[in-house]
Amino acid sequence: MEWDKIKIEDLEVFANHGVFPEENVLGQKFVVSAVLYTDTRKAGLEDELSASIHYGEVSAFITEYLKSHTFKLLEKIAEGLAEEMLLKVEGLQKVKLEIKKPWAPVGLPLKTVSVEIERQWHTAYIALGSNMGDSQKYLDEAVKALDEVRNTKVEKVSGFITTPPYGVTDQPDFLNGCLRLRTLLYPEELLKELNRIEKEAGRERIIHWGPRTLDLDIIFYDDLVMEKDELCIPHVEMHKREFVLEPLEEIAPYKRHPVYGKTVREMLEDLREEK
Ligand code: PH2
Ligand code: MG
Ligand code: MG
Repeated sequence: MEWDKIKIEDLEVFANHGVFPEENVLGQKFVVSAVLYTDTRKAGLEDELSASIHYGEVSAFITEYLKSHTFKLLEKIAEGLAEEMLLKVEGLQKVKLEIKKPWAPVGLPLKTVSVEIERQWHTAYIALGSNMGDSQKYLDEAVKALDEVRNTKVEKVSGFITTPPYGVTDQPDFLNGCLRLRTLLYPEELLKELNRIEKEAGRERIIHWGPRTLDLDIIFYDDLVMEKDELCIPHVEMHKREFVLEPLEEIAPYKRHPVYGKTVREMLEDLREEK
């Protein structure tokens, strides 16, 4: 679905951002435009403000944000404001922000300078695994730790199942599960958090594919396809792994693989037929 838009154009705020100390002391005019991506259908049918986003309140929020901080860069104002808006404004899925600085002390006759960014909520699916120590406890604590990650909320968790080791088979059975989360983090930032949580669970990377206290893998991130050395999304082996597909099917049977075009349920059925 394409989101509806609520737009705020050229809101003027006198504030103190800038690289030069004079700018922080004297202040100057900033001009903010925002596009709020949301679903206005209910408000449109019911004529009820509480079903939508109040652009007056958002304008006041923007004004207060710019006035109560002092940053060097327009980039930092935009980034910080977008994050705060996505966290605080209910129903806001995505925001486009433009911050203009018409009086920027450049010493040349320009009309304005500006930074424009788009930020949004993302949905990611994470596979969890453990086959060392108290696996149930490691997975439970990983769910909790993920929910506590900055700007991240765990929305749905599958049951955990015991699975025979895949790949390197002379190791204990695994406990596996999957979860869905909502996050403002970029994929690389999310990966960093997963690695931190693995490490805090005592994960040591000694044998590739060897026994581990905790393994957290990004399976999907929206419909993103990325192939970098450090990170591939979707997870390259997910369609071959029953221990991923079975718990994933429980929480997202109709989620479609962005490259293979098959749903999780179809991939699981295919895999079971092959065997
Ligand atoms: N993880 C692996 C290799 N093999 N087998 C099972 N059953 N469960 C896992 O989580 C698992 C595996 C590498 O990440
Ligand atoms: Mg893994
Ligand atoms: Mg891993």
